[in-house]
Amino acid sequence: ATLVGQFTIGGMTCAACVNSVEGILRDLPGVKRAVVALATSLGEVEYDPNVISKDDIVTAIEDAGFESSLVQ
Ligand code: 9UX
Repeated sequence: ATLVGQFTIGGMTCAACVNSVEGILRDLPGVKRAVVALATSLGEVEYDPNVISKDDIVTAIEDAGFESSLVQ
């Protein structure tokens, strides 16, 4: 099964930040797809909830030095 979560991502100021966050997300076990938008400070992540939780995803973003919260 897969779910799609939307996350706010704060602190991104350039396109390299976007690439960095997308790379971090895509490397997480259980993440199948990740798209991050600089203009809206939002990320959409498709993930397997049996492998990774929404909170794990928020924590991974924050560990990379950005702010994050769950949208839905
Ligand atoms: Mo751009 Mo982001 O020079 O952490 S990579 S600000």
